[in-house]
Amino acid sequence: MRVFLINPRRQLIRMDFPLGLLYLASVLREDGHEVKLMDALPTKSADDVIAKMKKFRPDLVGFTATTFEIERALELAKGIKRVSYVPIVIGGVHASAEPKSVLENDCVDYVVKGEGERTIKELCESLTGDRDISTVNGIGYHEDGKIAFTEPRDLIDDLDTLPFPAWDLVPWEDYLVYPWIKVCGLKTKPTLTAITSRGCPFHCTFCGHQVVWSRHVRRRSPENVISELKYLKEDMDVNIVKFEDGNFTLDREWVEEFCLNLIELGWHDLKWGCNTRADLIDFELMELMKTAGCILMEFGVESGSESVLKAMNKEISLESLKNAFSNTRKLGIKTQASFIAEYPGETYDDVIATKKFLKEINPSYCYILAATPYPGTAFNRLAKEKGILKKDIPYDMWSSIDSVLEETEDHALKEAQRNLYEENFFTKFTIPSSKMAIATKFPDIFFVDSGLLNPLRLFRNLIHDGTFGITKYL
Ligand code: B12
Ligand code: SF4
Repeated sequence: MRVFLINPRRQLIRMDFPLGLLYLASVLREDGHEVKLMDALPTKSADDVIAKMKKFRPDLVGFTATTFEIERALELAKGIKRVSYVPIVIGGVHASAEPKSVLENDCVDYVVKGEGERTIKELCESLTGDRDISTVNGIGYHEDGKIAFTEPRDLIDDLDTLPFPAWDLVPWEDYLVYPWIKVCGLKTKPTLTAITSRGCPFHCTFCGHQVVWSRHVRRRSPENVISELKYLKEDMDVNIVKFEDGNFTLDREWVEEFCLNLIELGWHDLKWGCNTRADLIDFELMELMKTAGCILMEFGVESGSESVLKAMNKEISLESLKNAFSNTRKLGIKTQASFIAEYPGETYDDVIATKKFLKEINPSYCYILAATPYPGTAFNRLAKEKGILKKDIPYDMWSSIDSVLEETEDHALKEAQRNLYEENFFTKFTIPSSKMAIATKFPDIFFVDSGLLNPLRLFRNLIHDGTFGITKYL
């Protein structure tokens, strides 16, 4: 079969590769299918997508989409259906959380819930007539004018059985867009992402991690991850990789083994970053990670107020966060702190505490996002129960830049929240809230690698890392 995979991108300039589609492409190719991937930048119209699709003549079109991207995916799918009968499937975090509402659109033939590798293979078997659709677990489809769902799909237990993402399919020209860097004739290597585990056992109310991956943690072997790194380094010419696992250091023994193996290999030109929780790492582990090439750690700080953290069910103390940041500083590891502002119940004092805490931990970079109750999360259920969701906000606006929650009437609180964004926007390149006029007028700019907005910061990074790549996380 010929499968056309589309990434309905909403940002013009950003290096967020569609890792999910790249995994799907790999498993499909293993089964002998031909795959093409299109990065549908916001500048590409439905006609552009159709033109590309027609050239390829696919037997199946697949879209990925987060909540913020779903409207664009549907708009493109509608365009395709106007000129073709090709079956369309949508997967990814939004379709996994709201499969029914996605399927209610006539342009969508199938939705895939959760991990897609096994499901898309079986869906292809069904489309070629080798399998009955009702035996393909993990999908939703139309049957006799009704929406039907099959049994849930079992999780993939042995992640080592998955092939590496099909990086060779990435349309690089759409990603490495640092126009003025190119103009200056400078070269930069890409920062690619990788995943070493799936699943997170924690219950943070706002997080959509478990929507696709569940709470059951599965982990690739250190050898398997290292051979992917070797492929990225040697075949893709990459020198920085960001591990996007929910908690990279959840299993200490695993991290130790991974780091010791890397150290033994002595790849001094390969650096990496990861996300983790402050309570899952100590000085010794950090030191080992640094020796193994770790240059960036991202921590979900969320708030500087214990009571807000409690409301978010984050189960973390400010003390452990402080320790983690102080340890990284001692070791010279860069840090990124992510914060969530305007969580329901946040008070003026909480915002002031967050402001103070941010100064105290002094991360290298930080971003503050508006609390957004994404579908499938506990926060979503809470927001609906409390009736605090603004009415008729299209999913297009669910970017965590604009707030989708009813605004507080408390002016002092509003002002404090605004100050928190603004102060840190100018010093740390925080993604600002809707209150900053510029953000609402030019939303794309705020998904631009913010390093672009500050050549000096970018220059400093170039000196520090020898690459522009990592700046995608600024
Ligand atoms: C890395 C990451 C980023 C990176 C890069 C994003 C990228 N596209 O690579 C950056 C920092 C840029 C980013 C930005 C944002 N992110 Co983000 N991000 C992630 C993270 C941590 C990992 C994504 C990833 O690489 N997954 C690995 C791949 C393999 O998984 P996958 O894409 O889900 O694909 C699998 C299945 O979903 C399925 N599948 C996917 N597509 C398809 C298509 C078909 C046809 C089929 C059959 C199956 C299928 O099969 C795949 C393989 O099993 C996730 C959390 C998570 N654990 O998923 C959040 C997450 C996706 N991000 C989230 C959000 C909210 C955002 C932002 C809006 C705000 C923010 N937090 O900064 C922006 C805008 C993103 C956007 N494009 O819309 C939310 C999305 C919630 C939602 N319902 O939309 C998540 C779930 C985190 C959370 N807090 O809940 N993000
Ligand atoms: S925020 Fe992090 S720790 Fe909390 S559930 Fe999500 S991935 Fe797990």
